[in-house]
Amino acid sequence: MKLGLGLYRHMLTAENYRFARQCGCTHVVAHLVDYFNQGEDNERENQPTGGRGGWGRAGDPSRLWTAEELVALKEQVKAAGLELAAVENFDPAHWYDVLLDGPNKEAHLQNIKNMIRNVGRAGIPVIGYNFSLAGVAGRIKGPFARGSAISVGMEGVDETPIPKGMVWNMVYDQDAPPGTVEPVTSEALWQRLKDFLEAVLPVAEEAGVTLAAHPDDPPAPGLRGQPRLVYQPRLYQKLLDLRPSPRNALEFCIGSLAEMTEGNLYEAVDYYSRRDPQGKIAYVHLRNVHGKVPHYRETFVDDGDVDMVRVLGILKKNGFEGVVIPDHTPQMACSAPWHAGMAYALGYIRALLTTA
Ligand SMILES: [Mn+2]
Repeated sequence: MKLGLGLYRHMLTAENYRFARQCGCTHVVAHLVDYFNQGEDNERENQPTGGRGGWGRAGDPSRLWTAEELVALKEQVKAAGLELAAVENFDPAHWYDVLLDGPNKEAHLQNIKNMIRNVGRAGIPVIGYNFSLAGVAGRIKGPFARGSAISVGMEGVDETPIPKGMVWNMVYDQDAPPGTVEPVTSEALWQRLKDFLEAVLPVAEEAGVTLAAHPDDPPAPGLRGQPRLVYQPRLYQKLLDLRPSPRNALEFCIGSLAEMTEGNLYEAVDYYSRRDPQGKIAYVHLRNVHGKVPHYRETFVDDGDVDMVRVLGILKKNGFEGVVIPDHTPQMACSAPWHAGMAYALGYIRALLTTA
């Protein structure tokens, strides 16, 4: 297994690459979406929460990721002695009508295809994505973790409808008319995911890029009046079965899986990481948590319900050789709350990787 660090867009700097190396990382996962862009409730505190107005504004709909900028990013990471393992998440500005089944769906599928080709040209092997209407929303923030460290959690399901012009917890159209996004059925949302996979997987196969699906975070059956897709471990299999392909794989989020109300986390880790017939994990998000949906708190990696020694032991037994990155961590009480939290998590994970 390889150790990596996920960096938000504004953190893709030489200094943070050195930080990753200093923590023992060999890989980086880069976020190209700026979740914090003009968000009212998000002062680049390195863990977007936002209120019902979402994280921030989506990017420029006409500015797709170019092969040149992706190559430049890969080269910067390489120059720092690291490998770029994946790009994580599409910008809602580029594919909102794929999620919403709106009038620009064909053009937005073309956007995704073009960016997959560009990622492939740059030699980046994986794109992580999350097919969700509400996105990572409905969470609360507070001094929930050990030593009153600021963390996030869930206290009941937020069913406030999503305003028009917003999807995936970001605003893509500030001038949208008043009103809310019409509720859809679970079947209709699964069909949208199927349409997406059928359209883009052939391109991913040709480009040599694996599409890695993050489960719903938080994994509630519904949120903000809309259904969610992967909110139990078994629903990952449903996603894989929609269109089987070596390029249809998982961004395997241990924290989100631990928050799910059905199944057994360790059995899920074993099932999806088994080489034959699965081997479906593109990379792993490692995070710990107390509780389950709809009442849970994110914790330090060594302090929740999940036995991390056991999780990493199963991955090792099954020959998983991909990248493991810490997911979110609680903010530590110092002048660099995010970095201290990550350094703590990385040191802990690195010790387990060398011994588990
Ligand atoms: Mn995650």
